[in-house]
Amino acid sequence: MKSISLIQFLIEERRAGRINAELSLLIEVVARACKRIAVATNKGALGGVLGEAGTGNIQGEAQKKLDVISNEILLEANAWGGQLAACASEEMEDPQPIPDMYPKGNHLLLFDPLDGSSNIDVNISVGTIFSVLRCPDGITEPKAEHFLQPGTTQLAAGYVVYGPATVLVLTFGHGTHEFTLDREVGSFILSRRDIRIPEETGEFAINMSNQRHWEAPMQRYIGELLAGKDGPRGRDFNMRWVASMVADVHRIITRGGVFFYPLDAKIKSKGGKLRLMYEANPMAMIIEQAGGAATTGRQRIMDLQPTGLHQRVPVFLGSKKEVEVATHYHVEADAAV
Ligand code: AFP
Repeated sequence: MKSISLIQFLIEERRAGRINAELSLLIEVVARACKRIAVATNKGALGGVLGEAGTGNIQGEAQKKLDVISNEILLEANAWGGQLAACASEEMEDPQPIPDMYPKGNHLLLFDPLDGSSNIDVNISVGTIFSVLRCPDGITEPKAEHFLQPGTTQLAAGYVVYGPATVLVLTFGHGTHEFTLDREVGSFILSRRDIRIPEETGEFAINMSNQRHWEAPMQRYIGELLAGKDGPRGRDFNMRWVASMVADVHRIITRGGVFFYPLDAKIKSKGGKLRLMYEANPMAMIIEQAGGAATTGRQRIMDLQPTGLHQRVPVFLGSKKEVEVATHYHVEADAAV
């Protein structure tokens, strides 16, 4: 079979009228930056990239060296090409403007530069997640409020997993596609077009250590999965939890499954664990475009009107039927109150 590179794929998307030249360049630049992050990640201890950076991010979390390095690589790569009006990163409080010496474009880029950072030092897959929005008309110096657009308005979303292979998963709203990095050649090559997630699954992903803090409908739902063949679901379920959302989502994209980071008593005041703009919205678009579903347990993630750049939300995503069952339990419990 003739291999199709990411560049060829982007040209085809342009010819089909699904993206414009600026968006195509933007994705090329992000992919190139992610190749540099992959190189840094792969060097491990030899590259001096492991361990704490000694700083904290906007969320008050300790930053790893690779969090800071990845953020800088993405900012630097995206500053000068003329495809962006501004960037926003999970690692920075405010949006990053494009320096005055460079031309500005019509797009806004949001990213979580290194997701799953607790896994860096133990050599488990980590990743980058990104989302692309249109800069509102007439705005030349975008502020945080200009990024606060619902997930349904995303022009593109993607993630890169730095695992045994480096893999890019991308959507422009016309299906979800996977590209694998050919390290010798230095190109991302299309490895799966139009990925479909099976609607049903026997595999779930959740951090079970939070069980006692969950809300009643979540306790009920997971309790039924754990009861297996003898319980109301009448079948056994298997569980996986990598603690890198990119890796957990990539497994779901590959063989189906569901992923939950529900609300619990410890994180209720924050609204959830995962960030709407950097994690939940892009992953929701990727999953929906592959035939899956993504909700907060109560409503579709991509319909949420964001209220803050660093807003957190509960996340239920993956195989459609299972997301629907868990969401139904929450909606039903709310209606009964
Ligand atoms: P970071 O943003 O600090 O890298 O955290 C990763 C993450 O947001 C997501 O990738 C995981 O699914 C989740 O945290 C893991 O959370 P637990 O530590 O509670 O298992």
